[in-house]
Amino acid sequence: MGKNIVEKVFEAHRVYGDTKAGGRIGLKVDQVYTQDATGTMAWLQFEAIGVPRVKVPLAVSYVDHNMLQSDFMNADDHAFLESIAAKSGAYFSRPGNGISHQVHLERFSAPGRIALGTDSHTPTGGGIGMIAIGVGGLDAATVMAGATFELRMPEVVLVRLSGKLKRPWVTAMDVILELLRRLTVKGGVGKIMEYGGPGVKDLSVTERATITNMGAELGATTSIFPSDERTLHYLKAQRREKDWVELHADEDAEYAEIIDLNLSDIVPLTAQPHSPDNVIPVKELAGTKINQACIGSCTNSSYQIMRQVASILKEKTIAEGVSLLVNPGSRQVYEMLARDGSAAEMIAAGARMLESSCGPCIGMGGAPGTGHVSVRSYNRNFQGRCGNKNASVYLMNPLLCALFAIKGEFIDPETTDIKVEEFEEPSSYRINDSMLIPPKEDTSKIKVIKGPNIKEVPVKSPLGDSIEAEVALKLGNNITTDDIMPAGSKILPLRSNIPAISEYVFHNIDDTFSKRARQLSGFIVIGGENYGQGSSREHAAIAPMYLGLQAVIAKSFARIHRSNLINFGVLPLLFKDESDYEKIEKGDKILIKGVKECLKGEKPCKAENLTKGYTFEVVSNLNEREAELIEKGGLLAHTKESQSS
Ligand code: MIC
Ligand code: SF4
Repeated sequence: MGKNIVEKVFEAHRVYGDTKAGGRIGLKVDQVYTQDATGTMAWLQFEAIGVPRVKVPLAVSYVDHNMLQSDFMNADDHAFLESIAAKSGAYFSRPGNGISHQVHLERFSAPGRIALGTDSHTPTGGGIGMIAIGVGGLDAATVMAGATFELRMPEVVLVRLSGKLKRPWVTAMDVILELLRRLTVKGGVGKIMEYGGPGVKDLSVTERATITNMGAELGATTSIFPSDERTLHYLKAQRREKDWVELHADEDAEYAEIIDLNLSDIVPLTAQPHSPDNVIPVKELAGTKINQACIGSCTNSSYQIMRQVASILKEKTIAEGVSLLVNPGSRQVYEMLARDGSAAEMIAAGARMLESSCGPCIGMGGAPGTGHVSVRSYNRNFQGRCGNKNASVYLMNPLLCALFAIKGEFIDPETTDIKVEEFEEPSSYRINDSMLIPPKEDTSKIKVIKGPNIKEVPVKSPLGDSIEAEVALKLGNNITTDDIMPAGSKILPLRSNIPAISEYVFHNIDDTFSKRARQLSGFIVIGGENYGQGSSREHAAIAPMYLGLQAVIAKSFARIHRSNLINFGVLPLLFKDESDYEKIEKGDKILIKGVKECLKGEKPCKAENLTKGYTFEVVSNLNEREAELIEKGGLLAHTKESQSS
């Protein structure tokens, strides 16, 4: 029987298990990378494990999120990350070098390899034919310390592309928005999206990377494209052709599902507030005024697309009342745009050029005003993520953002006579790795620097045999990790200090939550479907755990958040009968006896609603390894224990 691309890569990296969907598979990882907002925890955890030097072939510590330095905290974190990378044998990508995913794509990603990153958009590397998976910091830390990476084998779905994009106003962004429209933010949960079909060759590596980047919004474990002539072209242009291998699915490869997508049918789309799957054709909103446009991020920052943006803005001025912010994803692209004059065109049109970092995408500056409409070429528009709950964020391709910035409102792009230039894919990029500090051989004199805001990672006490706790919050479907642990310029600098950041748990949903939680002796949270979707931030597990979270009972969980809960000793439980979700209310006291029994996979265990006087069943679906982690109080406690024995 033929093999698909995922099976080929997994089999070449398999340590144990097999590629049968649902089973456990252990994989040898080639590359691990971290970013600063999740990286301080990851590196503190790596340090706590006690292995002196990373054991993976390549580790990179990026700084891209926490870039506003309004006090000492972010700068202290950068210094910590620089020093611990030097001490531990990792590359350090200095602030200003760009957003992890884009820089990694340019300088390190390679077809056929496996990478982990402490960020949900790590699958950007799938554009080059790499299996790139987003994980929590602790998973990354243990793998850097030599552990095998374990995954519940996802189903592999083929997205079969045919036709060609109707350029210029339809871009790769519209491909993924179309998939989000069809499949929703939970359509990819438990799945890997493998792209194939004759339409693949119409897409460059950077366009493919836009699609795999936003596969995270489908909830997919990762997404991957074949490695072909276009991949070779890109790698040659990055002077890395030695990293190229060809990678295709066999003709008779099998898939759990096949989705057909004709690129020629795709129209310019937008995701309306407040979810990336709330997608409609952009022309339906013609006439809607805008206040802000943001172009860039890790999703849409290729050199080609940025040049096209510049060609739209050329000799124009953005409309009155509109602010245009541009954050190119990497220094490579930024430098090339500066040298060829594109950046000058943007500035002349009125763009506010930001540094090469996440910026407004995560509310690190650039928050829109009250009631404002912001159009962004980014990947997430969860309510409040931009830094203002009372603003409306629409996601769309960068060319439309530039067009609407000039017009001051949404228009049907078919009706404009503004021209977009088409550019050939560059045959050589400007290579300047001077801001990537390579690993050091002699680390004996390097001192790890820790500012006063960097605190130890808390560890949970091992699990008892019963849980009696109050339901502190009952939530609906698709709760994001931004809902659980908000970001933004005020809260993000506290990522290295769990006691301080825990003040803000569920803050945008209930600003009294942290205070209430502290007064309870342990609590439970009730969730609907796809609980914990979105970002990989393990703070959404650690901080609630620190406040006393014992278990989350939900209809289903997003993959990374479920792993993060387990890694920090919190039980992710499922309602055996989903209708029990309706009966339970905030304030109810729940008793789960014989919890350890409940750790055994699909075996349900009884929970009692002491307040309402009825019983219901919950199930953990934990595998043996996960059950062991919960019992020990989490992965850190477990790893330390297995090292000392
Ligand atoms: C995001 O896009 O939500 C983030 C901010 O990059 C997160 C990581 C974080 O919260 O630090 C992600 O995607 O995992
Ligand atoms: Fe940064 Fe936004 Fe990309 Fe997350 S999605 S890595 S915040 S640019």
